[in-house]
Amino acid sequence: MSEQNNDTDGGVKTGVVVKTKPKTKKPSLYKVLMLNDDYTPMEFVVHILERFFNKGQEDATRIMLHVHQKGVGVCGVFSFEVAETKVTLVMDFARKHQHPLQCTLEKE
Ligand code: TYC
Repeated sequence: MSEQNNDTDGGVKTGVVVKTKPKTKKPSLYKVLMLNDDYTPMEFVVHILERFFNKGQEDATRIMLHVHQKGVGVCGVFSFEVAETKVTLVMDFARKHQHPLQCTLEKE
């Protein structure tokens, strides 16, 4: 923030504000990661990606296979609150169906 002083006022600041400080900050973003395991069925992981991450069947299958082959993959990127909620919903759903699927979040 700066102020221009057009010095015609005997030292009294009557200048015009020429810049304003932006006051909003972009929220930090968090990746929701899915981890591979040997027991959770592939169809269950695809279902999770469709249900909680709004992926289409093709995209969900591609992400599931990526996790299956590489060990970890990104389900989506969200604000902290949304990412945390998704992780909780996915973990609760997996436990309810007695699958060991793990989901976590990581700052971008
Ligand atoms: N590896 C699992 C299987 O062969 C499938 C799987 C994929 C599990 C992705 C978890 O996040 C996962 N049934």
